Amino acid sequence: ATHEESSVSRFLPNPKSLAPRPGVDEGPIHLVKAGLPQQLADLGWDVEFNGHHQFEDISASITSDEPIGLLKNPRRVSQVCHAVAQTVSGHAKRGKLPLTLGGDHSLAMGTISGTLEQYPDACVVWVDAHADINTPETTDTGNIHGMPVAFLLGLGSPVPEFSWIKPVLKPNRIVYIGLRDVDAGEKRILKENGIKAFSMHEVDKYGIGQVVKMALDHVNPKGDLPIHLSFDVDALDPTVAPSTGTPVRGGLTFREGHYICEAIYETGCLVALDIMEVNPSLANEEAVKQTVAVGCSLARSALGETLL
Ligand code: B3U
Ligand code: MN
Ligand code: MN
Repeated sequence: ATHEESSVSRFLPNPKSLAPRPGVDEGPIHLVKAGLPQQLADLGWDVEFNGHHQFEDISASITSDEPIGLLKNPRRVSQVCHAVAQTVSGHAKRGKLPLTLGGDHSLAMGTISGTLEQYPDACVVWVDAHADINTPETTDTGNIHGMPVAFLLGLGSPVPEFSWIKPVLKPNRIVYIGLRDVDAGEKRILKENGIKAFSMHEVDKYGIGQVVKMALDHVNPKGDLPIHLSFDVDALDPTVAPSTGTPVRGGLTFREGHYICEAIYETGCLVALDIMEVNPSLANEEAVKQTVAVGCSLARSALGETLL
């Protein structure tokens, strides 16, 4: 579909206990209140807003959620992500481009599962300070937001609670940009599976233009595959996006982050977008404002806002 014909569906999860720190659930609604729906409408999108999902029904149905091994809140995370997957795939089936505002990055288990259901040959560009590829065996923290990529690839021993996730993502169909805080076990997993990753070292060495080109050449060599962009705002430097759960210094500049979004829009292959980990509870008001504004402008760049 052309840009004007397409529609944006907005899906706003509120996975209250997905993150060990409170507040990330409030992130999405801040982007809406800041005017993102209208901003996207101004770009020519037919915006359909699905509301601020609170998942009260799921929360209410889970009376106890003891850890499974080290995994924290496993039932709640799994069920919320499953609901997200069904919503995203439903929108994708109707030819909509689902934009998911998060929220904990574990939600990408849902968004990417939803995308792959409609577009089995889709590739993933994962922009993040972290690889989020720990398995239940390698995790130190038990935080499921450090594991979504492993679940999507089917790595690690199966956890029955997550058996709804079809491990259909192939290691050569995901590429990382922005990494700088990767656990030893994760480095091993990346190597063993031949997963391409461009850390901040490569961004410094080659420049963002070349890195995005190499990343897309790897994951989408003929330029004909659908692209799911999963953007964790902690990929940006904390001076640019301070209000996030696990900031790591030495990140992408404002322009580097936006360049990635613009370049992916230019491919014409974008079918789904996540803007994740905006967490307004973690910083002062000015820092929240700044981070929310950056989240909105990343979304606009990925959805066709041009500088000229
Ligand atoms: N790799 C660590 C840290 C982490 C990953 N993602 C975030 N933090 N946001 C972990 O917990 O697995
Ligand atoms: Mn992440
Ligand atoms: Mn991260």
